[in-house]
Amino acid sequence: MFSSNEQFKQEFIDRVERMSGKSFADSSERDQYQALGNMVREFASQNWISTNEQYRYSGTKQVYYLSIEFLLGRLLKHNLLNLGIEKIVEESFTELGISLDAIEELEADAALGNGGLGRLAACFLDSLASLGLPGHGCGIRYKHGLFEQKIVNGYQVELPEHWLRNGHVWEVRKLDHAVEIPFWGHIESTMENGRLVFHHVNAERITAVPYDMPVVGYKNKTVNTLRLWNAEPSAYPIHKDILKYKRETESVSEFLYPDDTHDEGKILRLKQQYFLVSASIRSIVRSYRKQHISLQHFHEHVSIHINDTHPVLAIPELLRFLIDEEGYGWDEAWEITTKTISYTNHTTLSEALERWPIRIFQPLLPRIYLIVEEINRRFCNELWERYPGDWKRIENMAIIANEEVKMAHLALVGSHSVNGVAQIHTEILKQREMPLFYEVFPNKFNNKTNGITHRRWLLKSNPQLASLISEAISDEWIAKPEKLELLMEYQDDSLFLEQLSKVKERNKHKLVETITAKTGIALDPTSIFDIQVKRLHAYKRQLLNVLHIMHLYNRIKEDSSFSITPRTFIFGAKASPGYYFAKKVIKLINTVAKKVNEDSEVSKYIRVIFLENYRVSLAEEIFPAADVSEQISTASKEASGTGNMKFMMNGAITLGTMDGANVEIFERVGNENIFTFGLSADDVLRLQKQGGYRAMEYYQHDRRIRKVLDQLVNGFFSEEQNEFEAIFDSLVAHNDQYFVLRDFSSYVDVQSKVNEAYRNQNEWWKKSLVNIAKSGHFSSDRTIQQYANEIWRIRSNSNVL
Ligand code: BZD
Repeated sequence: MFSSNEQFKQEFIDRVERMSGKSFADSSERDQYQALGNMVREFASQNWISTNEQYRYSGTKQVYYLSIEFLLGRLLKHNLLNLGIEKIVEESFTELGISLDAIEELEADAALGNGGLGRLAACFLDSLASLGLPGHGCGIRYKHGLFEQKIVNGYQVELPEHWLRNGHVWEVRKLDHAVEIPFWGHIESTMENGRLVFHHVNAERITAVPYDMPVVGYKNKTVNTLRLWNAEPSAYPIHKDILKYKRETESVSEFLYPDDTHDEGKILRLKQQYFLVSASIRSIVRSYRKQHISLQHFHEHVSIHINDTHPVLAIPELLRFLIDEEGYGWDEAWEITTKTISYTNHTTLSEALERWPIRIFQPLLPRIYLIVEEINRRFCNELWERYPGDWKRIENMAIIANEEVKMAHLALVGSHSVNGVAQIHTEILKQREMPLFYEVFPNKFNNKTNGITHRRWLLKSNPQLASLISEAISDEWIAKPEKLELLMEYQDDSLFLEQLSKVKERNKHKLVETITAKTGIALDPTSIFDIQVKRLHAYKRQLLNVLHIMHLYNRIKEDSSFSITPRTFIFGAKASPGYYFAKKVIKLINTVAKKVNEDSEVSKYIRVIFLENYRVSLAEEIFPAADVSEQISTASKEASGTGNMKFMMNGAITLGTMDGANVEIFERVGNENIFTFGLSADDVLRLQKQGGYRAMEYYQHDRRIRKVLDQLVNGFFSEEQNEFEAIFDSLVAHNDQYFVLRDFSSYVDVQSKVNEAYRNQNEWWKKSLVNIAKSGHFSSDRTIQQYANEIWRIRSNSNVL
């Protein structure tokens, strides 16, 4: 059906009419979207079936990537591109007078994630399939994804998101693969044939129904699977209030939890975690069984990866399965389990490490708790052998301590590989955050620097840049992104640099149109587009960015001879609904934006935009239009960052601290092609040990800081005098934990260097080119190949390719 435009058009028109019950002329864009989506999924199904058969019959080792989040965004164009049919569809639509862009807009973003961690999982799925690797995702089919953000009077307001409102064309419900997950109740044990057997009595059962989505590889006939579990009632217990039971059951897959490090202890969250893990392991084992190989060899054929600690109960669940359901002894089950499971850590912030109070854990998951207790007992015994009498150390390393289960400790003990997500992050884990574990398990620790899929973040979202690159160095870079390095040859080609600048200009125009349509604010596409888009967190320091803008405002007002290249500061950020400080920063950005944009003297030079509802589909318009990429976290706090890589790949220059993957970007592009500033991670960690620095002195001695901070509380930017008091206090009264004032001066200096650098256009576009050329290393294909070779030990199935 995709072999010629004519054939496609005929099939498409028929399909629209059959599905909508309307004549094609009367059909709506939504009818057309549904029909196209259906056709594409059906087309992908042929390869989906053959990929599955290949995997099954070849007995090839498979990896399952367990993640509580998959931040997929839209799939239509992505699938068209990967299936190699985008041209035929685009041309046919033009002939039919249909805009593919308009049709794409009808697809809701699948926002089943908060930020970096969830988006990484989505990029990994694309790379696994595109490399022809047997790797599948397992997650939760949240009815409501990440909230929709509205800005009302400068404040963030959250609205529930409803991506499934019009159904989702890419999913297939697989009721016959449903499994039952027990919660609550209690454990009884009996002796059977000289063996202790455990029975889970009076459990409440929830049915997990899988919805499968095809994960299409780039033009290679591989189609892997993303399996998302939906929570549904089981056979109704008669003694219960049925409606209440239904509500409670369905609540398990109702909402994505917002990334909030302060909302510990919610039973529902732990329920979600076990629901995901138990359903996934049951289904993995079921499909393994079809190969008729003994479970003794499980780890030779299956690898299970846990994305952060959220799915860490995979460890006790696999043990439970092997011991209780398959009759394995502890030692053998332990060996199979640890050899199967590997773990990625995404943060060094200790407040973000998951811990569950026993009083919640034990009653909800009684059998799993017993198993975790046994893991802990055995681990503590081993520690005692190694460090006799060192109670303090053993207490610090225990999995259960102070009435809590420490999920990161469970992950470290129960897996064979623990990786950080950038070199500096892995070093901090080894040397500072988990040194005791590093001493005991030095070989488990390894680094896998994050990556992004260049297919979505360059080929799909920036087609003009992609074409320009292909014209110069051929399209080999699509299969081998490291080939982007060939662009280095064009550093002194002024015509090429000119074309590069033109592409950026067109992308900026496009973003301006989107922004103006939404906000009514006119922007200057010739100004420098300086962009910070990411979740709102104190450590990411959007506050430093806005304080600098306030300072620029003051300079322009104070000194009539002060002049800079016009700059447009763009922000996009969602704050966790319960994160008071983060929400105040959003209000501050919007307040400053209003003051700046409405002042004709200032808005000649600078404008400030806060983009509402930052999400994957909007990000795809933003990255191609950026000149400056703000990556200004307090050094040591951002594990990696991945937005930094998306900006770089689209030719923006990083303005950043030596943190996370910025360090590796620096190493690749060299000092001349990045703007760095601020304290190093070592400085921050050392100062932190000494109890911080004296923020008050910076307030007292730097008049630029004093002026800006006073404006936070003297009503200058807000009629409401105490509106920003909490921000003022976080900096001065609470001694600025994130070193904002400490790095302020250095940030102002580097910003003025950016201004200078932009004046020399030829040099600027050269920097931009070097960034694109060096970005191939940050493709998630490289990352995934490293996971495949060094952790999972899986190979691409050459028959599939
Ligand atoms: O993971 C992020 C890190 O902060 C980034 O530095 C890193 O680049 C990415 C990918 O490795 N972490 C998150 O995004 N974390 C969450 O979203 C999250 C979600 C639920 C609970 C806790 C954290």
